[in-house]
Amino acid sequence: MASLKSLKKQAQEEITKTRDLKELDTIFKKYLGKRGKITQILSKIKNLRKEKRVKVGKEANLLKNFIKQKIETRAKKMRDISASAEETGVIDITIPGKRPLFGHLHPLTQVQKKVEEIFQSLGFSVVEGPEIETEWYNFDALNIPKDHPARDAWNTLWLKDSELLLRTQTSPVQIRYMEKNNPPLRIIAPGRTFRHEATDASHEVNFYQVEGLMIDKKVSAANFRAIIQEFFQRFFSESAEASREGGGKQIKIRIRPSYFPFTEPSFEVDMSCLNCQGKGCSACSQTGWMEMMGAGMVHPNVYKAVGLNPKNWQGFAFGMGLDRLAMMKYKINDIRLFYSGDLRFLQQF
Ligand code: FA5
Repeated sequence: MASLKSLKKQAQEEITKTRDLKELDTIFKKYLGKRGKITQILSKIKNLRKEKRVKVGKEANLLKNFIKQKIETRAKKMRDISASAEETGVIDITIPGKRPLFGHLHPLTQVQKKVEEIFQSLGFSVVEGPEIETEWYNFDALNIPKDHPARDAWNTLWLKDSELLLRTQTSPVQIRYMEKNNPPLRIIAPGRTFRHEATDASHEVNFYQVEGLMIDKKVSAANFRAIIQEFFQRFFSESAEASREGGGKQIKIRIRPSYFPFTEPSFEVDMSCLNCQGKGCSACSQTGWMEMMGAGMVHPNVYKAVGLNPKNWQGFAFGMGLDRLAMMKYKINDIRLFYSGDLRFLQQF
């Protein structure tokens, strides 16, 4: 009975001194846990004589409830204090802080910024156009009339009950810009593009392009080649300085003849796949080459569509796959990873 009394005093003192719920929990375990002091006393009383057993049992149970209640009251007080701190704005500055989660730019945004930086340093301005377009800007003005078979190449997503569509390419921005600005001009137009097509390792339904347009009195395909080679060199070298000084390794590109209604002649530009070093992999459909862009010399009908005289001007245009650039830069073998929203993937950039 005496030890029960001293336990009561001891427990009471210890409870009053606790500063947080964790300390309270330790006290609870010390007295009332499986191997707690009171629990042990209660488990031993069966060995006592009957009268003593009843007496001690009663006292021990009273003490048990007493401690339980003290702990509960103390815990409630602690919770009330922290709740009122939240309300009153009084903050306990000694509580360790929560580490904030840092986000960062999506790899495609990082690539877009890098592309803009390089072209700006080559004298190009960055412009934008709408993602929802009219048939005129996406097709007709680009010399692709309604029944032209080349329209099939752009698997178009049309908006329900309207004449509008999701742009299949960034080329309409060329038209919009030339309507408002006279040559000489040098622009790039990065942005989102949409096509209703089956996805695979290098094709998405929603992807990004960077349009380029340079028009002046005398601009040739050789100028296009030089600018594009310089761009690739800078983009894939560790830093622009390294490549200017010849420090970056030579990026292999090849230009193939192609067909686009809005350019004549037209080309396609491939680069040696950096994912497999040209050996062939899933990203480049085992060819060792990745198709990076369509390009060509601006077609006379495009000048006419924006009210310019084709006899006075020369220029090139290109439309480059931004996702493909990112795939090559970071050695990513599947374009769909960019849109997966998987943090394990995104956190690597
Ligand atoms: C065009 O879209 C033309 N507008 C490019 C152009 C502009 C030609 C100016 C001449 C003058 P194309 O459909 O080939 O062309 O697409 C251009 C690039 O976009 C491709 O080389 C490829 O890198 C990328 N691309 C095309 N379709 C997809 C897709 N579904 N997913 C990811 N990238 C794609």
